[in-house]
Amino acid sequence: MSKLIYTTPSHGDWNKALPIGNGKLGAMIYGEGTSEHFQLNEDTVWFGGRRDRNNPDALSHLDEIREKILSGKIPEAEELCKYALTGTPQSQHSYQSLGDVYFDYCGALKESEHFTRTLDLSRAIHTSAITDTASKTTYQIETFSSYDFNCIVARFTSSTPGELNLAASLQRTSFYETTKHTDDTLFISGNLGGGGQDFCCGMRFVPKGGNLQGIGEHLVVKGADAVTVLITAATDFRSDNPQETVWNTLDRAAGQTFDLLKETHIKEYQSYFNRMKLELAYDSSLDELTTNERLARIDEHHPDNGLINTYMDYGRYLLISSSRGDSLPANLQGIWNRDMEAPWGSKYTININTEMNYWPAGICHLSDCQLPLFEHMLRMLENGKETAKKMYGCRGFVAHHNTDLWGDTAPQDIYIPATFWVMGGAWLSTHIWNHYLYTKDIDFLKKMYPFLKESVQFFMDFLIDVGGNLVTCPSVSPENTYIMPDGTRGCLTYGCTMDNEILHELFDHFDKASQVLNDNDVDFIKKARACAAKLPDIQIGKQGQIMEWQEDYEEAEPGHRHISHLWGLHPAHQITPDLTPELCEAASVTLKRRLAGGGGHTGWSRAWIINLYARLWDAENAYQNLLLLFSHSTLENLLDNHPPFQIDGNFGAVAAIGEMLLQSREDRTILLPALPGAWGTGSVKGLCGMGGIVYDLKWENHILTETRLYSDKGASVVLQYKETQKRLTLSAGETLVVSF
Ligand code: FUC
Repeated sequence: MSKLIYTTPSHGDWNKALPIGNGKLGAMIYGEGTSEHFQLNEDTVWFGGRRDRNNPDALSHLDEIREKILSGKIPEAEELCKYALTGTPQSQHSYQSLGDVYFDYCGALKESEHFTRTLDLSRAIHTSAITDTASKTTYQIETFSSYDFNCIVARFTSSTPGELNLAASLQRTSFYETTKHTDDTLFISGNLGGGGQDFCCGMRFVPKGGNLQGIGEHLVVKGADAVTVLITAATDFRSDNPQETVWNTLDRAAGQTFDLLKETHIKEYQSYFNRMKLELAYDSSLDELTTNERLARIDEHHPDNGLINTYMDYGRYLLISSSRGDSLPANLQGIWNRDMEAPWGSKYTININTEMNYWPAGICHLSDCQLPLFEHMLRMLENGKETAKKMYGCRGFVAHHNTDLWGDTAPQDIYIPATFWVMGGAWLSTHIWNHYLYTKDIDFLKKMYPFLKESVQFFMDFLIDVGGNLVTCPSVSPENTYIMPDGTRGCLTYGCTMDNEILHELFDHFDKASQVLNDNDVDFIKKARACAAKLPDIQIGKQGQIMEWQEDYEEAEPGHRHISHLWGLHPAHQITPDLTPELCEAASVTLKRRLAGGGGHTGWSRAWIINLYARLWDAENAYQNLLLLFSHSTLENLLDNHPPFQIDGNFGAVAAIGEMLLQSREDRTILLPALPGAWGTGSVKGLCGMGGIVYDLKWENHILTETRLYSDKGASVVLQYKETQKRLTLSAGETLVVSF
């Protein structure tokens, strides 16, 4: 069932409220029944403005830091990094809540019954309904966030004509200066703080019948049949005049009927949502339960594949709702953040979280939802060239482990386990070639190629020779600590395994892209190849595990949430069961050790573990960890719980469900590689693989019974199911039915 259903109000608990969004404009709908509350977000509402935070003393201390690291004086190196490499000032700014709208029925609805609230994922519409016990009048609210009209649209109706009374106010806890109204429209506006951006948020009532007035901070309508409420917002990030933009946007939407707004919205949204569908067979009597009842119930002994189908739909819904068209990319909370100072600033953390947000894009047939990320990377490019030059005296582009609205690339703060890490931009760069593999969009590759090349250029200048290998220094393995044989604890080091894995991938992608685009910069390409040839390989340590650092150190926290050294297993395909079985064995030891140490305790960490097991073709461990994600790290509204709410776990888990059914690599695509016992029968329509091939699969009693492939542009693929491989070629627009 493509719906989240509840019969109790959220009672002011954000973790029970339900999200809607059009990429830019979002709301959490509390579903309070006798009143209503929307908490609003607009993606460019951030505190402060653009800054140059590059530490001016970095370059003059770089050699000394490197010497200290290479001679094992780690505490001294870490102390010096705190002074010389930390961003000045420390910390990028926070994404903020836009504000809140509170609705009430002007005293009606004291005693009520039959309350329901539903988020229909197939139409992206939230509906709540409640009946007044005395009058038996039913009040209904239908709400959605329209992309075409950039408005949140809420339609309030009552079953008794002329009985609808509605009052609403727009509020913001800080950083706003004025509230103004006309007869039908209320505005709040001001500066978002730190001398940064101006914003405006507006709400208009379009009633059918009744009397409407603006009074103080409220819009009030009495005796209406229905009211359409329109809400929009703007900042000067996109608009020269936010107030004028808001007014014009409201005028444009108010000129349409509600039915037309709704129809346009459904059509636009479904152009994304209808591309894919997972249908695991399940016990349909469970559909009588509410979503929270199903979440509380699901475990090994109470399977509920129906909930997994819904969770998959929800993940796709969340990506479409937080990242589409000209929106910003999805941040740590997608677009849904209730705070003025959000957890980790609700920024873009690029040592896994932002990248994880986009893991489902390719496989779930939503590659275009990743375009906002690439636009943001271009926003980072000039900043990252500045950071490379000022901090490290290098050419090319670098970004550390966080970025913000303005594409900041300097180190975030003084937190040693995370901040002195030069690989954030490089990891993002690997998304470019992967997006190209899924879409075969050559214009996209041309547009992003300079980014890829600048990224490679940075490492050609930055890497240093240690024992014949080229390695990063300083660096950290996000965000872990090691113990040296003499008991010294450290984070900073050189040539962490994850860095090497990312760099192998980056140089390989660059090489392939340079060939596709016929780059005739022969000298650069030759030097890049020479550099790639000197990158260290993945090593196996004394416990039989994948080594996290160049030395086989003990880990201070064996259950650490980051499993960075398995980057080569997932997201990359450097470790695969068929081609590198020993490394797979070692990866499996690493995972066991992490889990035995309490790993997977954050939502995103658990989601990564599911992906890692899927890539090991270990179906049962992937499934068990998915169940643990539900029981330990999923809120009642099915959002991921770090804790607190962080959206990466939703996206990571949805990608993992896809990976259990289909794994696409440059050399082959593998069908049903990690199908657990509990998913014996089912089908999936519209999963995507490399080459832009779309797959429809059906299976019964664990046997693949139908395989259908479609390609828009034409493609070749080696298809593997169990031990059988088939080489196939599809011409543009062709559908092939394959049997195994
Ligand atoms: C990384 C993680 C944390 C959290 C933060 C936003 O630093 O280690 O768990 O997800 O990002």
